[in-house]
Amino acid sequence: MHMKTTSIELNEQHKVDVYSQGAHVMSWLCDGKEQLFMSNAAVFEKNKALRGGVPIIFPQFGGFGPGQKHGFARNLPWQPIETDASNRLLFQLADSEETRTVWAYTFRAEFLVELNDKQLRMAMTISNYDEEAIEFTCALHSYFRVNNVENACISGLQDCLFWDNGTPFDERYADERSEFSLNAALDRIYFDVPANIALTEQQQTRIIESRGFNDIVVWNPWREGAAQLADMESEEYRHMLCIESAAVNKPISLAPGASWTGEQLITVI
Ligand code: TA6
Repeated sequence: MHMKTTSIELNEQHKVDVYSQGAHVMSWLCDGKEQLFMSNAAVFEKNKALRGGVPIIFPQFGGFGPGQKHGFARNLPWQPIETDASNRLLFQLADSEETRTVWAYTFRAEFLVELNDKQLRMAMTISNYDEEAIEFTCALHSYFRVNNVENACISGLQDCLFWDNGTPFDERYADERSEFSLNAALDRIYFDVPANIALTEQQQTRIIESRGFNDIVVWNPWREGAAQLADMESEEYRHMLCIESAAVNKPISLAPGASWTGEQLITVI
């Protein structure tokens, strides 16, 4: 079953496409160049998140909780909401019988996508409509398109403490490198990161700014990991790098009536 795709098109060179299942940003063209990775093997089916683009992770990041891995928001249809600006799209997801069976709270999630010449802005807002406080972890799980991951350089995480997936969660190390590239699989959460980090490859730098999120996840499964994923070709690992703005270490707590917004802004320079 195919879901609806909505687009913002400033012109032929600047465009973003959003899939209504998951309010999932699928593609972003900036200066005619695709900025996001989408696997050739991505599956466009009900209840299945796409392998690429920007999955919205809510109300649980990874296995950090009793619910399904990475939560349900990326698997459900979101409702488009009218906006008064031609460069903005807005989507909404409210609790339903389906969500309440796995997460017993009344909430509303909104996702705003704003496209400017050199920038994509994505903002997720969670509002607590319940009588009880709610707590969740979440992320904007962006898959960046790169020519060759081994040449893509990340900077801005120097001295941040990190945790490597697969090790005890209280085991933390500091990264002393001012910049680094990957040459093997990495699945790592950096904590209390600066607002801006940079991804540079060849002549292009993408500034990744997080607002409201304290953590950054860096993930690439490499060839062997990708081979385990049914919806990714094993050689595609070369062309992707996930840099995710996330709230994992300190879950977000919202009193009844309260709201929280987390944003990721990507600027091409
Ligand atoms: O954000 C990194 C991560 O949590 C990895 O551990 C890896 O499993 C990835 O997300 C993708 O998860 P998915 O459920 O989409 O296969």
